[in-house]
Amino acid sequence: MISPIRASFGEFMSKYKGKKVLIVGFGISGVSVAKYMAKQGAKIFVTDTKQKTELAEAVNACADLKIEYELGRHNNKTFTSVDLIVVSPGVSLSLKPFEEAREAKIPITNEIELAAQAIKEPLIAVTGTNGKTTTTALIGEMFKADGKVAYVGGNIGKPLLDYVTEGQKADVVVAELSSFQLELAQRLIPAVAVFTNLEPDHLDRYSDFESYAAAKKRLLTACDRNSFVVLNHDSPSIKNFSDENPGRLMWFTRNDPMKVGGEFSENFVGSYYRPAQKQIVSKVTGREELYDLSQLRIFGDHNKENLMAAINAARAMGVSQKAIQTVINTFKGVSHRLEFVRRKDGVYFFNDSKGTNVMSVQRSLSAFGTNPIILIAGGKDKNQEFGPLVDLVRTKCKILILLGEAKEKINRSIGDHAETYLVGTFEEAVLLAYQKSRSGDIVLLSPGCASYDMFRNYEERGDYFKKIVNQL
Ligand code: UMA
Repeated sequence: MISPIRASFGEFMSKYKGKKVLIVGFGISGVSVAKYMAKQGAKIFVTDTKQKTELAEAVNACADLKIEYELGRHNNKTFTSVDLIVVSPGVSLSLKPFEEAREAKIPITNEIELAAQAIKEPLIAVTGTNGKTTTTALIGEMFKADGKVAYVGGNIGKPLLDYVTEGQKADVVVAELSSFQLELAQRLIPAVAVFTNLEPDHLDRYSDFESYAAAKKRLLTACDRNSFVVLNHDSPSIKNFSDENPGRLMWFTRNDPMKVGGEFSENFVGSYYRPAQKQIVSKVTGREELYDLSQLRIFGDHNKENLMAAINAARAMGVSQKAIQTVINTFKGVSHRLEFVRRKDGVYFFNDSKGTNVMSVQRSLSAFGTNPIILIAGGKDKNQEFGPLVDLVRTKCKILILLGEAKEKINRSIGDHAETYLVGTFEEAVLLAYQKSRSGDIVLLSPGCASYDMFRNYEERGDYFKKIVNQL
């Protein structure tokens, strides 16, 4: 335990004491930074394009801290009159004020970097386009089932820096990291880096797929030779990461690696899926281990991938085989990810609000068998192409209900391949889906878009969906 004398000494020694720190964006990440910097004795400034009334929750959470606010705008001058800038993940680094800050040589960092510098425990970092949240949660559960304390945070919705500020003590920190959070990664060295897959996303923020991939790749560059690097052999862009792998490589694949041949088969380290036996075969420890999936509650092939990635990470870090099998048998999935809501009049309702890109909708549609699907999609477009959904919509969807800013664009791409309705409100979408459904149908909310045109975030969207469905 840290004594008060030691703590005040620590504060005195803090490199941020008395420094002017500007926090850009005052969402949950910004609040976490403010609390951390207050403990460090920094002078805190916050700028956010929202007005104070819209930021009430954040402002109230920091009511007892001394903060100078600049709200409703970002003033260029503010960015050049501080010692350090800490930027929130949702704020693009291409904003003009950052340009001026860079010219003025003001250091720019983010919450994840601050946390990475302070965290002493092994860090398991999970990134990729889809499957991050489930994989992160699975790894955390595996440690817990093994009697260890795991802090699970990052993009999953719990700031990593809170772990430091709150003085928590875990055996391991498991972090879901988005491309936004990795853009400024410099001193983060993961014990394990997991890459689930890589497909186009966030093209409203990045100029092209390569820039998005480059941000993700910063996690690979951050690894050292002791880091375990877990790669998806079935994801072409991720597979290529192995050429530059600086650490100890581990694969996961849905195909039998022995059929690939060559060095890959001979030296296979990692896990693969045997569908006929409902098994995952894992060769992480030098010997073959079998995991039985007959009681697995999360469905879809993509979840086998998430599971294999988690097994590799957990086993590399010494989690017991027994604990992993317990999690396989009991894990119910994460909220807003193909989450079963209820069965009403024989119709199954699923909340997949976290399905915020096209590939994620593809995975979700593929996870279902032959039951006709009524798909509710749309929201804020991220400059994506919806064309890749055509085949699945044609073969699996009975009805498409489209909403939000992107509804016309989606309709132009896939509207001809199922009976399609464009609606004005979210309630209308859910009620129409119910009205059009028959026993045996699946009503699936899998928007393929961000939620910000109608909701604060995907959680609020998913919770609202569940509320309406539960009231039917
Ligand atoms: N803002 C500005 N100027 C701008 C843009 C935004 O001031 O130019 C302000 C907004 O007005 C708002 C604040 O920034 O008040 C929001 O900050 P934020 O968008 O960084 O959101 P946080 O609440 O801090 O949450 C962030 C992550 N959000 C994003 O990456 C968009 C959360 O991931 C994450 O859980 C949280 O930090 C803790 O780490 C969410 C997300 O949508 C779930 N992530 C994306 C995804 O999964 O696809 C990457």
